[in-house]
Amino acid sequence: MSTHTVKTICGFCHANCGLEIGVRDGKITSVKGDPDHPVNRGYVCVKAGAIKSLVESRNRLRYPLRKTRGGMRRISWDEALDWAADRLGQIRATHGPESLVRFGGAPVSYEARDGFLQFMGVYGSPNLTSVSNLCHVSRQIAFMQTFGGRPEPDYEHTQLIIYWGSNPVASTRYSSYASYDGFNTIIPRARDRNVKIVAVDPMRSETVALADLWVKPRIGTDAALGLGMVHTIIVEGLYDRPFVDRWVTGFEEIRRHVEAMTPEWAERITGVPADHIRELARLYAGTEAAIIQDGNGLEMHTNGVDAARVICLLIALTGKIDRPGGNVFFSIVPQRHLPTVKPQSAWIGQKEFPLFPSPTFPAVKKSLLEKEIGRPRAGIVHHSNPVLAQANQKNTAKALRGLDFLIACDIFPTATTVLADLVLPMASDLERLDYRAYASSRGGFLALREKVVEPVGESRPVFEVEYELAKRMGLEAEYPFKNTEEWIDFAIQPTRLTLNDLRTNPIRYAAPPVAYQKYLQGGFATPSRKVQCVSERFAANGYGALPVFRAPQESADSDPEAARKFPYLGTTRRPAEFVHTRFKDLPPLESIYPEPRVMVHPADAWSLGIAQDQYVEVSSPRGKIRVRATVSENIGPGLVAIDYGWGNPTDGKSNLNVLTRDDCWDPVSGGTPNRLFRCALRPLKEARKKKTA
Ligand SMILES: Nc1nc2c(c(=O)[nH]1)N[C@H]1C(S)=C(S)[C@@H](COP(=O)(O)OP(=O)(O)OC[C@H]3O[C@@H](n4cnc5c(=O)[nH]c(N)nc54)[C@H](O)[C@@H]3O)O[C@H]1N2
Ligand SMILES: Nc1nc2c(c(=O)[nH]1)N[C@H]1C(S)=C(S)[C@@H](COP(=O)(O)OP(=O)(O)OC[C@H]3O[C@@H](n4cnc5c(=O)[nH]c(N)nc54)[C@H](O)[C@@H]3O)O[C@H]1N2
Ligand code: SF4
Ligand SMILES: [Mo]
Repeated sequence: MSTHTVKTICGFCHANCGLEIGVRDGKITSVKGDPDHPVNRGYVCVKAGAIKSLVESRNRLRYPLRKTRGGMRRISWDEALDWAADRLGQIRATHGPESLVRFGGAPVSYEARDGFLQFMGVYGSPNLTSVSNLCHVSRQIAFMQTFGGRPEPDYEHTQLIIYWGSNPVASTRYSSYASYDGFNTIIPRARDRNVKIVAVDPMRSETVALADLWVKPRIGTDAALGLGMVHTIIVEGLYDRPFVDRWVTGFEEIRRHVEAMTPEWAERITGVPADHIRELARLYAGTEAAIIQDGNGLEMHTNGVDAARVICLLIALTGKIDRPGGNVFFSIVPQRHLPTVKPQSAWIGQKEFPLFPSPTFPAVKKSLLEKEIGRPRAGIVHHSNPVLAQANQKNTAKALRGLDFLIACDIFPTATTVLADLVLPMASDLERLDYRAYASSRGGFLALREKVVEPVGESRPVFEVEYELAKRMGLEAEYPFKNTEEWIDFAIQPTRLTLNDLRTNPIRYAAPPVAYQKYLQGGFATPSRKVQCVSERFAANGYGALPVFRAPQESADSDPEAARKFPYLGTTRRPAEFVHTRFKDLPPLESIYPEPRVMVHPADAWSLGIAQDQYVEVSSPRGKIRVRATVSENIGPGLVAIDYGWGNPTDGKSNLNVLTRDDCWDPVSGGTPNRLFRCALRPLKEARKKKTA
């Protein structure tokens, strides 16, 4: 039998590395990094080792499943689609099209991003919710408001990198793919050029371990740290005066706003010595080419949007925007957006969260839990696991149970699919086509995710499924594509490339190399054409025109009783071996990292009587979980970090989001404080001293 190699891209995480997959008799025989792919140049991470077992896992969903009194029953695709069309048709007729919600996940692939979008369009619902209240959207709102775009770090020309709440060494999230010689060599290449690396992080992360300088604020206090730096930059005259005079609105207002926010004020809040805050401000302002790479560590806090706005202030006042070696707007590969509906009516939560670009999850959840008039009645979960991903698992499950009809599309059984009326088995990344657009300083390019093997069982690609569903409901006339092939041609049409072009050459440049200071022609893409740190839009919607520090809900003085009962601050951690809630049971990864852990400082472990590797019960007012202890100085006293992502039926372990709170959130984004909650720890007797991770 002949072996052949297929070039494709990985779908485990957003890096979307190029792969070369060996195939024999329809089975994967080898997985290697593609040396020609600009993002990874042959590198692959530990997760790629699980690709074969992802396709072949016994736990995969293989057939449509329908919930019955006696449990889940296998049904045919015809029955599944007829039933779904019937139920969704009835619900639309009775409650209106807005009563359908799509629950989306992290857009690790474009199929994940776009699946069921078009269906929502023809059905007539604007209610596309997702996990974006916890992910990048808080930062995106801040950058879009301030600069009118989302800049990327210009790694190749910088002299200083500040990783702020980001841990790319483990997350591989160096930026939105702004690399052309392998993202994994960004730090080594920077070192060769004597670039200084700073990490702002309350924990000793994998990235902190490589940094020259570690700035260690108390968790959730970044806005204060940054405002203390802004104060220094203004008082010491370190800002870029010509840039500010010409391009930044409201400088005098900014100056007055931060007048009292001295480094000493910031020290009291953050615990970072005032002199260190001044030095960091001087270092950043004084380095001609310097990047701040913001990360997800700013999010899942109740002050996340304002913390990101403060970072925008730092970039703006020092003029390090769209300049070589700063935060730069790369050219973007043009794509055609799906013609979803222009909503006639407001989406859920639009009034309470007017600056959020879609229905934020807490608003959808509240609507369901409080049985609001006009609440959602039907849901389609695609490529997401909201029951594990959103705060307070018990309440999230209760909210989803409040739907009249829930469809879950996944490749494995999950804590969410078990609640569904109908489970649809999907083809996994290597069992279908997909594509991806990347940004880089050498130009934006497209890459094809070629199908490598046939879908397992009766699993199918999403675009075929949604078209079939629309057809059964008589909604197919407005569909611009019937299947994945047509979807790709439709979406990349502005590049004048086609799927066939990508098939002849799977990596195609389709946007020019970076050009700097584009604002010199026509300004920034904001209403004033200038950098808008002072925001009329925020002010008009009841938020501050300038960002402020608001203490986390969990600060001891706000609720002394809770602080006594739950004396530790809990936060969240994502092991490099996994992405979110996925694939914990795949043998190659499970053998390396078999279960979730809580990281505890040695002094706390000693006072609590917790030994290395011992099982611990962690509790919060919402519930309790069981995890194994890692005693480590990588975390400070009083704070414990619990691994996120377990809790599916296929792993049978604890979900950290049992503990997190869903009764408070960032006022702009609805981001719940999954990174900061009160908890208590108790060692469990059965101390099995098995050596694991
Ligand atoms: N406590 C805590 N909570 C968090 C986080 C945290 O760090 N800590 N992180 C937050 C962040 S940043 C994010 S982005 C979210 C992530 O939240 P989600 O995106 O909801 O989480 P995933 O685990 O990525 O869920 C993806 C689901 O898609 C399925 N899947 C995989 N491949 C395919 C496919 O090809 N087709 C289909 N249809 N399904 C597929 C997986 O089996 C899985 O069930 O979690 C958030 N929640
Ligand atoms: N292996 C793996 N890779 C992933 C993912 C995964 O689940 N696993 N998820 C993907 C997704 S969807 C995302 S959004 C990205 C995120 O990738 P990044 O943006 O790199 O964010 P994180 O990896 O969550 O790292 C956040 C860092 O912020 C720190 N932090 C926590 N709270 C605070 C705070 O209050 N202030 C500051 N300054 N720092 C704080 C944490 O200690 C941590 O080191 O990763 C992506 N890549
Ligand atoms: S999981 Fe690993 S190999 Fe796959 S895209 Fe992410 S970094 Fe690349
Ligand atoms: Mo995310």
